[in-house]
Amino acid sequence: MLANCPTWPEEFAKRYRAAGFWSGVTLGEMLRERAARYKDRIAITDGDTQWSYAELDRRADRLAAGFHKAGIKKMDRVIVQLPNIAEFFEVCFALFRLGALPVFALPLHRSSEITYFAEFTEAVAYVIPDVHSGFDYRQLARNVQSKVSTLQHVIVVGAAEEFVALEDLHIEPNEQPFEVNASEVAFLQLSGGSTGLPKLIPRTHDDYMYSIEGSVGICRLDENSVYLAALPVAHNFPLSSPGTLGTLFAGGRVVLVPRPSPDDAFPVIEKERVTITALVPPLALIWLEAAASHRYDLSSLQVLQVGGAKFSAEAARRVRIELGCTLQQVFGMAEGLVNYTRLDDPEEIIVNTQGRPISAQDEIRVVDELDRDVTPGQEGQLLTRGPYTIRGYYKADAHNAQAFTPDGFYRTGDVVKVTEQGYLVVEGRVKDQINRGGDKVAAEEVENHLLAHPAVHDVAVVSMPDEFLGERTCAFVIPREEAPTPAALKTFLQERGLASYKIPDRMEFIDSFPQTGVGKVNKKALREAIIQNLQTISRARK
Ligand code: J2J
Repeated sequence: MLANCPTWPEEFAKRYRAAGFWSGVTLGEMLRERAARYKDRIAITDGDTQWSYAELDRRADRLAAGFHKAGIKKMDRVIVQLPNIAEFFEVCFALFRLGALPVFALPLHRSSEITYFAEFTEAVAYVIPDVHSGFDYRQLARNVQSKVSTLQHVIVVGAAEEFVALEDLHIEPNEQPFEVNASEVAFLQLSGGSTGLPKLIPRTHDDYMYSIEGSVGICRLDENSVYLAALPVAHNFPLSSPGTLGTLFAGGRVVLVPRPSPDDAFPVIEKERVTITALVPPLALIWLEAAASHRYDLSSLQVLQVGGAKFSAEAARRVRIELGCTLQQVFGMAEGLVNYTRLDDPEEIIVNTQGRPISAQDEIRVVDELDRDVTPGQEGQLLTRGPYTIRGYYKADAHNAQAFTPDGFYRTGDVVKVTEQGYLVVEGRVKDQINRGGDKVAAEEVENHLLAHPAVHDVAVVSMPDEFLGERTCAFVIPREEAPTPAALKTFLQERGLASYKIPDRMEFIDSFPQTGVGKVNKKALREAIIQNLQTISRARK
C-alpha cells in the first residue's frame, strides 16, 4: 500500500468485500475484459482519431511496458496534466496496469500548483501536451523540473524537444503482466481544497470501480451510450460520474472535445450522435443561450448532467424545454460521495434538488456545529461515510484529524437539507472556499500568495455573488504604507505561477478587518459588505 494513506478499518473492508461492493477488479482489468468483449467497437473518438477497445487495450499494455523500461515503478507518482485528448486514456490505463499512480492535475494549473504536487508526492514523472490553448507546457515542465529533484521524466504528447515523446515509449509488452491489487490506491485525485495547500485524495481501484458501476446503473449507460467529455477529463465528475470511465465500463463510446463551448461541442454532438454529457452551471447557461439560435441537430442528446456548483432551479427548469433532454443534477466530490437526481424523477425533484446518494451504503449525517444531528429536514453540515468515500487525505495527518470525525465520517464542509424523499438540497458551505462556477478556490491558498507581496500587510479572500459564475472571488487587502494597484497584485500572482481561475476577480483595499467575537476576521461581514457595496465595512471600521 502507498504509505501515509488512511484506509478503511478492516471490519468495513471485510463487509464491503463480502457484500460484493468491492469486486476485486482493477481499472486495468476492467479495460482488459471490455476489450475482449467489445474488440473493434470504438472506445474513443478524438477528432479524426478513433481507437477501438482492442486498440486502447493494446496501447495501454505497450505503454505500461515502455514506462516500466524507462524506470517508472509500481507506486511511483506520475503527474498527468493532459487536456481532452485520446492519449489521456492510454496514459491512465498504462499507469493503472503498472501500478504507478497518476496524480491528476488540471490543464489550467501552473508552476505554483505543479511544483507543489511534484514536491509533495515526490513524483518521478510528468506527462504534458506540447502546446495546448496557446500555452507551452514544456516551458512549465522546465521550470518545475529545475525545482524538483525527484522529477526524472518529462513525457510529452507531441513535439518533445529535449524531453521524451510519449509515442516513443510504446514497446512490445512483456509476457508477465504487472501485479496490481484492487485494494491498492489507483491514483491521487485533487481536492477542491479549503486549506493553504491543496490536499490529495487517494482512491483505490475497488472504491472507484464501485462508484463507477453504481453511476453507470443510475445513468443507464450501455453499449449504445455516447458520452461527450467537454469538461476537463481529469476532473472527478467527467472521469467517474459516470463520465469517461463509466462509459468504457458500459461498453459505450467516449467522444472528446478540446473546449466545452457550444461552437466546439454542438457540431460534435450532431456528428457523433452524443447521448449524454456533463457541464458545470455557467456552461449549462451558455449552452441554453446558444440553443435558441444554433443550427445543429442536438436531438440525440438524452441527458444533460449539471454539477460541481449549485444550479439554480430557474435555469434547471429551462433544460428540458430549451435543450429537449433530461436534466440530471449531480452533487459530488472527489473525496467520494456522489448524489444524482434519477432520470425518471418527477420534474420538481430534478429541478429543485441536487439528488440522492449512489448507494444505500452511503451513510449521511446532517449535523450542527457540535456534531449533533439536526431535526430531519433542517439545514446542517453534511457528513458522509461509505464504500467509496475516503477515510483520509494523502500525507495529511493533522488536517485529517479535523476533516474526518473520529468514526470516519468525512466533513464535506457543505451545508445541506434532506427532503422527505431523501434528496439533498445544497444550501451553502462552512468551508473557506469559493466555488467559482465549479472551479474551487481555497481562500487560504490565495491569501498566502498575496501575503508574500512586500506591500501587503494582511488579506482576506471571500466570495461575492455573481449572476453567471454563481460566485467570484474578492480579496480584501490591508496594505502597508503604500498600496499596490490591483493590477500589480494580479501580475504578482500570475508571476508566482498561480492558476488563472484563482486570481481574485476584485481587490478592495481597506484599513482593518471586521472581527468576530473571538477576534478572527469576520468573513461573513466582508461578504455582506460587498453585497451592500462596502458601506458596512466603512461603518465597521469607524
Ligand atoms: C452545489 N455544490 C456542489 C452541486 C459539487 C460529480 C459532480 C461534481 C463533483 C465536484 C464531483 C455541487 N451543487 N451540484 O467530484 O464526481 C461542490 C460541493 C462539493 C464540492 C466538490 C463529481 N456539486 N459541489 O464538484 O471535488 O461544495 O467535485 O463538496 O471538485 O463541490 O468539488 P469537487
